[in-house]
Amino acid sequence: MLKKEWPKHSILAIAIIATWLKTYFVYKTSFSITIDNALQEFILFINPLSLVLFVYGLSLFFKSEKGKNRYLVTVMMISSIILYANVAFYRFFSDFITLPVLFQTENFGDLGSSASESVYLSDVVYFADIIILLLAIKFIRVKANTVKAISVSAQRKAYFILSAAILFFNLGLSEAERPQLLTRSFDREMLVKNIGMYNYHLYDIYIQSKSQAQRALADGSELVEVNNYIRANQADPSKETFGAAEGRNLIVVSLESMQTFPINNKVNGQTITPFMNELTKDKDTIYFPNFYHQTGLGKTSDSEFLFENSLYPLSGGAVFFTHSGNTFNSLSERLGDKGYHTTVQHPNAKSFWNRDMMYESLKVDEFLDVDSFEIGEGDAVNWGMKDIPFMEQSVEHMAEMPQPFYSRLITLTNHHPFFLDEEDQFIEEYDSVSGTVNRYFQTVRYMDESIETLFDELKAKGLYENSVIVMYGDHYGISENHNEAMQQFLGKEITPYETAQLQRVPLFVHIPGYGEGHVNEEVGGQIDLRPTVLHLLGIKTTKDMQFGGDLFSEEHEEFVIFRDGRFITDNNVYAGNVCYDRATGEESDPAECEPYIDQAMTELDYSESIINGDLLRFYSEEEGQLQPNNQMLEIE
Ligand code: GP9
Ligand code: MN
Repeated sequence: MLKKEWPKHSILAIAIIATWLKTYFVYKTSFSITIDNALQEFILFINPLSLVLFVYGLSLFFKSEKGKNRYLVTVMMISSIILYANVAFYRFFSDFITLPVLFQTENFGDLGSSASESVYLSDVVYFADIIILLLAIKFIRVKANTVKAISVSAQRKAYFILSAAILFFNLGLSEAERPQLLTRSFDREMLVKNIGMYNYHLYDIYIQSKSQAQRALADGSELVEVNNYIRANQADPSKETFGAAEGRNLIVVSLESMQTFPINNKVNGQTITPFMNELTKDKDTIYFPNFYHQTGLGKTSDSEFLFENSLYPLSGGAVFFTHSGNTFNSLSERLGDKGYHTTVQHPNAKSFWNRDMMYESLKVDEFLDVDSFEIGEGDAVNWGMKDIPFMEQSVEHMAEMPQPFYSRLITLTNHHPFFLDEEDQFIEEYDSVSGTVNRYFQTVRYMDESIETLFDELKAKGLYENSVIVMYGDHYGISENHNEAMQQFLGKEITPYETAQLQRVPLFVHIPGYGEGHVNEEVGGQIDLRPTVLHLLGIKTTKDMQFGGDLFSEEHEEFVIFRDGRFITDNNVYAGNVCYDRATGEESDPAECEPYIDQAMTELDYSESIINGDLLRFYSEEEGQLQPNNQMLEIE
């Protein structure tokens, strides 16, 4: 026993410091968390502190020393187990634990066995703080309580104010480093990096229980009304295009941040998209210049969600994160049922946007993530692998796939902040107040080259003739923060009308040998992609719960609803609560937009209720029936 008496709260202080430093040590040694700058390192360092201070600090409410110590050992044990479980999980899955994986064991059948294989004897170091605490309890004698009850409570108050202050300091730094971290919640690594492992789990529990509660309260009868709406607005496929690409491989390219305005346009007198410009006039391509993205906070992942499901993404948060355990009737699942091998290729960490989890629910057979690509010297820039080598390697992957296959390629180079190596800059920068806009043209040009590479490689590998290639912009690249530069480039004022029109992204449907290519002026959006593509492949969608319509159908309704309630019709653009004439941008009679305002809200609400209630689990699209009571839904 040590003779000396230690200050009263020594054991608590030791416990806090031990867990804090251990957690940081584990971050650095057991996970590969990318750190780009000193601020990120600092955030990582302090992020375990706020919750540890709070939870361990609750021991201050225990009267006896014994009770205090027991409590500390227990909570330290729990935090160590949480941290260690993540370490073991990470060894196998290179990802952090999220609640749904604990419940989706059927998707991760080998979870139990693989997790136990990732456990080693030397792992006791992950419990080092407990050993330190136990030693401290055994050998340290703390001073008896001498302060008055009243100042004890004042001290406690000060302590918890301090822990709250640290939490807000941490959140403030994270927000500066990653705007909208919590609302967009794009990546588990990002969350752990910023708010810390322990806070991340609390946040995860909050998100998951919120959606579980809504799910538990839902029942299939809610679908009756939604179904009536969908059937009343459904468009039958056009006879000419239905099955025009039947039996072919489907290659889909998500064009990162690609907007329509650079197409058939010039910067500094130089063509920005020579290859795509050719496609707009190509005999085998149908090009849609009046096509809009409909994404929300989930950006790329929202566009994927729209494409696969023809449902709207959520108004708050990324549906890829919040509802990855839902039942969907995705395009992948449908094609899988028709004998397609379904894949997504994207050279980024698989947990980004929670893709690894969501793709299980979307029934994607194979996700070729960053580990499936060889990223050699000079092959990466900005967010990761450059699009040109990506295209080359993704075609090599396709050459290995059983046919027919569906492969969706998600590009990356044309992403904010639009950095490029000098050798990849094929045109000059633009000259405006915005570096972002200036560089954007160069990365768009690079993307254009990468698409040409894709076409060349497909031809070289003999995959071209028997495929259909669908390419669309995922969302805007230039936000409203750059209006001044955009005003200069476009030579006109950026009104709410122009902002809405700038949400146009290109859509190309390229069918080798088709011969009837044209520019199709139809107003449409990403919600329409699923039916359009399935119909081209000769697959009916008559009983599907989808909000979009076949863009080739004579019955397709020109009505594109943005996630925030703005909308576009044949005649109007409704933005900033003003009804504009679509052709001229002049204000028009509000009565022209009036009927659509409610319809837009209704449609968004219906879609949201499907997602929040996980309603598709009650629906069989083969039968057009509600499960399990087989109540027929009215199908026209
Ligand atoms: C990340 C890529 C980009 O994998 O899809 O995501 P974004 O920031 O565009 O949503
Ligand atoms: Mn994107």
